[in-house]
Amino acid sequence: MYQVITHLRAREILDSRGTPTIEVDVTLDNGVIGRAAVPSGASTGRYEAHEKRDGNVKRYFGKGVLKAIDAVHTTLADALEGHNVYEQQNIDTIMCQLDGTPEKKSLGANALLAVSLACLKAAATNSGVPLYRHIGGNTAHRLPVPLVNVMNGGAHANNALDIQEFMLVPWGADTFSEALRWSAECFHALKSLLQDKGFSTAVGDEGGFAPPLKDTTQALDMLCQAIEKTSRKVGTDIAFALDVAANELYHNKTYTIDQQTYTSDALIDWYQQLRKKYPIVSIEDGLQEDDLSGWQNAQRILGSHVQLVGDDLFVTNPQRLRQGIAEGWANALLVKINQIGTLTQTAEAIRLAQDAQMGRIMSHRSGETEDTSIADLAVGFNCPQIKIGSTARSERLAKYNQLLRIEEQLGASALYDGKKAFPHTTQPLAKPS
Ligand code: 2PG
Ligand code: MG
Repeated sequence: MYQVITHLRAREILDSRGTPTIEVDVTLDNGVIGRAAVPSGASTGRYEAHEKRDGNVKRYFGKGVLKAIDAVHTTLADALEGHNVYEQQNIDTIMCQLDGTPEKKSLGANALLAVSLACLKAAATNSGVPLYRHIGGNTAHRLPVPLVNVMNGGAHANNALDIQEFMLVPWGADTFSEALRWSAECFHALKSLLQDKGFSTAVGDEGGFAPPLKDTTQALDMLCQAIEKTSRKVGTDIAFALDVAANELYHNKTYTIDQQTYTSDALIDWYQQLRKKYPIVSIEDGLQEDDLSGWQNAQRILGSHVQLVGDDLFVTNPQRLRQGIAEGWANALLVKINQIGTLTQTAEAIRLAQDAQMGRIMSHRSGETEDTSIADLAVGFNCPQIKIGSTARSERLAKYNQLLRIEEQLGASALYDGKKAFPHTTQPLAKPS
């Protein structure tokens, strides 16, 4: 396949927090355009690729992206205009070489990702196929199980909850659309429960509620009640996933959760107790990104019962993931395209994880845009799970709705794996004791 890139055009747009981000249009010589926008995190990992911001406090408090835009219009445009859009790997390699740093510090991972993804989308449009098919070919037919973030704490909310994300896992559903319906019904049930108790139903960055609850147990109890209110079975139909985002809770080699201080061993034991009480099937960033012996212990003690997901730990970086696989840090990879900055490196990380029989969860960022690509990437790259926030806020719904369209397109060949999407999780208790 051959079609030439004639023009790169970048612009500054706003993300779901009203913070600037970069959008790029890649135009081909036949007029076809691919457009991509880049998300942004709040609880970022130390090893993430560099997000280039202007630092000019007179504009958007220093968060403008005009320098990244300039990099697209000069260095990247010079190198890529005239290039075949179908050579994705080559395009990404050229961009990484031009940047010349492992963290993509000179041009910015936000600039690189916008171009990388816009090229991929332009190629798909040019071929007249949906993005997921362009990536995964005719065999791409698996709809991911959504991890639906309905309650927010940590860096994503202004309440006392320390755990960043409390997610519903509708793994007992037969189809993706049923899973989404169950989740949306629970979200509404949770809203009325919170209202009954006089709590705020304002939502946090990812659309989950951020009520003034006192601790983890109270939050999980409310989720159980919400599920029961919809007549679904806690555990069997809908289980729980947590994103602890432990980087944010780690100070002086100890973790503080719910006013208690834990060593990593004690924290692992706390997770064990919590898992016995509630049907928790996945724990993301349960330990801090450099607490590698903690991760290894967790993997040894919990790894055959529960999915242990590395987000800030792996930062979608193939090199870090290779080390993690060799040293047994975790059993699942969270995939965030802007943590690494190119589609080629993202694909490599997913492939490594798949070869190592690890779970793979495609993920949004807390700062998102209306770009729906990650829905297609999850299906195209065969990620059995996806996390895209709650069933509120249009920047999240845009991705869920895209998955509904993909499910419709796939028709009878659409596969929703449910519990099989969690090979590292043993069946949890049906009901909390
Ligand atoms: C996370 C993400 C997305 P952020 O920690 O997993 O939910 O948050 O984008 O703020 O890093
Ligand atoms: Mg995370």
